[in-house]
Amino acid sequence: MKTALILGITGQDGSYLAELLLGKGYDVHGVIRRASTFNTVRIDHLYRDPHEQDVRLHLHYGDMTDGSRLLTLVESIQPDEIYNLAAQSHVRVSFDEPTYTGDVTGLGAARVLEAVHMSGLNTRYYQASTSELFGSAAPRQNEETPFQPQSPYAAAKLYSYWMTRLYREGYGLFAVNGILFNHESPRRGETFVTRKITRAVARIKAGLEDYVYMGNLQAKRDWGYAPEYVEGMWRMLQAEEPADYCLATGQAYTVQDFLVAAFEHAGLDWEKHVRFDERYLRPAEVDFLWGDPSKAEAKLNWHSEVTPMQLAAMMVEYDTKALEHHGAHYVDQVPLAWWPYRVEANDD
Ligand code: NAP
Ligand code: G4F
Repeated sequence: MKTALILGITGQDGSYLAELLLGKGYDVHGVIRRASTFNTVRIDHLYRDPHEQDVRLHLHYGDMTDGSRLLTLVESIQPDEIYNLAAQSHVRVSFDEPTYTGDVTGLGAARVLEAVHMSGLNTRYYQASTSELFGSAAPRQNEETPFQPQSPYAAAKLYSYWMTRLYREGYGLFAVNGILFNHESPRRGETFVTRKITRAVARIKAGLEDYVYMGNLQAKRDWGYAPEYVEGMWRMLQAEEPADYCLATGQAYTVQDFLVAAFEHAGLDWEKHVRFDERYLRPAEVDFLWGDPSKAEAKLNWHSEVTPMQLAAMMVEYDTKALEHHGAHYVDQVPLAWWPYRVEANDD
């Protein structure tokens, strides 16, 4: 049985990755932040009382700003694999909190890499790098495209990208960067644009709200489905040699395209309900991200299945059902059809 440590297990990707690894028989350790309210809603369905037998999900308090705690965790858990998904991950917020973002999203990765290096373990390390690194570089972007970051978030991720390469090339660590284009799901944070739209559609349809206020509708993104992308992360750490890979659908749409699809799926006229608010504009925008996943397809046999337009429909369906449950949160149980790799994974 392998042991994995997930930093950022309470996030969108962390929760799907925990499901995937538990399904593959891993012992999974996750780091959560101490908060005055519960912040484990995305993984509560995986949690079992530690007094039960054969519990394979273990949660530990920790923070990416606390290097000594990270070293203690690495040395005591001795993981075969570490997935560093922890970050202040919101681009707009990074303009308000640039140094905090640099600390958590940039230096945080260096703290984990140094902990692995100091421990002397043969732990494999996955760094959640991002298509935001490409910034204003012309599409389509792939592993060879030069980075032109356009936000404090992207600058922090640029640092963690290079630290990952440095520990690979300098110290021989099995450390990889997954350069992932936007990926979404019913578990996406509520202030990212796709989820903001699909929640608004559900609430407008239910008569709870009349309008949603949006920023730049002309930005283009390559939106994929998060469960498929966590499978790609795992594949990167199973490869014979460490290398960096882009994961993307290869299809790009404007924010407006996604918005129209979501409203139409609910039978609503978007023009009656969408208003502009400049507060959602960014000091610098990333206009066009459109990924080329050829390397991951060829070397990892990874392929995306769910298209951006299918995602819009799926997320509207979920948010509509969530409201029907009187607004109470419930975690989506991913339909098997959306888990193209699951059967194969259980056969491993
Ligand atoms: P997310 O939902 O925002 O989750 C971020 C995770 O990091 C949460 O578990 C959060 O904990 C944790 N975290 C934040 N600050 C922390 C700190 N100081 N110490 C410890 N943990 C901390 O992000 P996601 O969408 O799952 O993305 C996962 C990773 O991939 C992130 O690094 C993101 O930047 C990167 N990425 C995402 C995308 C995408 O489209 N989703 C694309 C490319 C790269 P709380 O729950 O307590 O806040
Ligand atoms: O959904 P977004 O906030 O995601 P963004 O900025 O692309 O970043 C996400 O993807 C990155 C990968 O490329 C990740 F690294 C990062 O952690 C995060 O997950 O915004 C998408 C686009 C932007 O161009 C934004 O200006 O939507 C535009 N937008 C228009 N109106 C809006 C809004 N974005 C948000 N969040 N809210 C709006 O009202």
